[in-house]
Amino acid sequence: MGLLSIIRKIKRKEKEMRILMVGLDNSGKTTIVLKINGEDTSVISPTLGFNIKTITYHKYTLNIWDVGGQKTIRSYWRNYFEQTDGLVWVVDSSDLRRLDDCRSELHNLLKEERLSGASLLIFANKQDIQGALSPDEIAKVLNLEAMDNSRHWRIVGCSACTGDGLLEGFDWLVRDVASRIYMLD
Ligand code: G3D
Repeated sequence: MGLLSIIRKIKRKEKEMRILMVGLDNSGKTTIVLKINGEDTSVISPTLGFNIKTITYHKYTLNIWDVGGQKTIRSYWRNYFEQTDGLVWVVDSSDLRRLDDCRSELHNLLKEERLSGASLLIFANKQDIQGALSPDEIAKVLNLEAMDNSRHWRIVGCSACTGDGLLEGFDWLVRDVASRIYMLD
């Protein structure tokens, strides 16, 4: 048995999932991870490299990789792709000026072979800000319908500040990953 198969077997046994959080800088990735983990979100500094958080969610252990989104470090995202089960793409729905950039970065990411099997959750974040686009509007701007038919994806509106929508999004993601890799809920 190869090393990869052994790691996969251990992973299955421990019901672990590897979740990669990506998106442009300032979209709210770190705030989402802190909020879902019940931590203080009042003081947040930009993610310059990456943070890993291990969270127990229902009966699963989520290893969440929160990778910095600044333009200069986006080329390093590919170092984190291996064995990703779930991908969370976070959008600042109030930052209308950067939505074109957001769309092209997302579509570039989805071309990546190593992410082809990963379930994709898109968080249309910052819904609490007046003037933010709705999840439907974000889906149109990001051209999500153009995605490969085989991709499992969903867009959910949320606010990392109030917590609205976060559980709905993670519930879908965890269920979807579980139904693929553990063949149960
Ligand atoms: P990043 O990890 O994607 O770079 P951060 O983004 O989590 O660091 O968040 C960037 C800024 O957006 C932070 O504000 C944070 O408080 C704010 N933010 C994140 N999510 C939301 C949200 O849902 N609603 C609102 N209103 N603000 C949000 P600062 O002021 O610290 O830069």
